[in-house]
Amino acid sequence: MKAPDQPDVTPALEELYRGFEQELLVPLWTEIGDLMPTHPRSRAVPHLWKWENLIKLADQAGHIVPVGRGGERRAIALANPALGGRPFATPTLWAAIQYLMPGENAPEHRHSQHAFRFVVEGEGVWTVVGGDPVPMQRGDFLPQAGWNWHAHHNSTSKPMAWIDGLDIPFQYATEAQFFEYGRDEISDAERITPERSRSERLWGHTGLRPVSVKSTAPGSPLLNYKWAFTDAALADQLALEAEGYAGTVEQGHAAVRYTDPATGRDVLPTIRTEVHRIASGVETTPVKETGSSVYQVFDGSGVITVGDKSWTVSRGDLFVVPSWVPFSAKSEAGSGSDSGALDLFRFSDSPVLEALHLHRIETVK
Ligand code: 1HN
Repeated sequence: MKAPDQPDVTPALEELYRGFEQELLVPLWTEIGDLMPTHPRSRAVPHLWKWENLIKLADQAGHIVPVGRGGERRAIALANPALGGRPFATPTLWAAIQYLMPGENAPEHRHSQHAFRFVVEGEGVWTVVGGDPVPMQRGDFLPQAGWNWHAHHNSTSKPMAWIDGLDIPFQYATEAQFFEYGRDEISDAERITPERSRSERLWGHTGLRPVSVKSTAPGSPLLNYKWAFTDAALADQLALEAEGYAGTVEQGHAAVRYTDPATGRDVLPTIRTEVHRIASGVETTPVKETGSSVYQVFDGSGVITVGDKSWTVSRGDLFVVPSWVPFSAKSEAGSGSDSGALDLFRFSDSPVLEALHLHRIETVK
């Protein structure tokens, strides 16, 4: 768009602009609308990925592409259609389906990128973090703060899938990434699947921190947040609401945030993770927020509206909410055996925006 007080195009003006180009200079007056919009205009677009399509392709990959040193993980990333084909779900967040065949090992490594796993179906894989084997089951949330050694192993006779969230695009943009290979094989002692990891035995007791243990590394020392606790917390919020007490976000909308038991803060320095339960028939108030989110439907079905897009969603489906685009969810009892509630797992870059005082949130009237 041409600014109002611009000079006519003359040979002198053209020469000036050629001079800018040759010296690699760009005047602000031609760019200001794009550089300083009146509110965020995300490059990313709202988009939905259906779980049934992802799992089918992941299984195909499981039969054709081995997992091992070099490629490291059979992780298949969501590529936002407006981000140039890069494996970026949003400008800051990576989201992928990871698939491990029976008996397979994903080799040990570590990276500066902060990560987590969330399990929407299946069980039997465990992830070894710093020598601590952590079993994974449906509904479990496993944070994996940057620079911790980790490997995965599937000890069962069935393939298993989960989602990985990482701050890869954020660290890519800030050029702060480090990566290192670990051992090719984990030890026999790490191949046993305990019912609970050492981290859960130390840190997994509500409101109780071990006196002798310091937690100085960034990110949560608790390596698995089991679904039973999440589910009970959400059920209690809705039950309390029904009894006339406060605790929900809004009528029929319960939510919990995963926090670091040592600090009460977000589990990862760059990624916020939450589970929202929307009671049957309830529609949430549309909200717009700076920063971006990725959601996965954990259970139930409903209709999601993000900006001018609207989708019917069910278990496992993933979608993105770009910065400052209004989001709302409506729970609709599906044909399955679910309770009618819609459970949504959400991750976002909110800790980064909050730390930099860039976080804004508004309800949309
Ligand atoms: C990674 O290490 C995992 O450990 C998952 O499961 C996804 C994407 C890019 C780079 C490293 C994992 C990843 C990753």
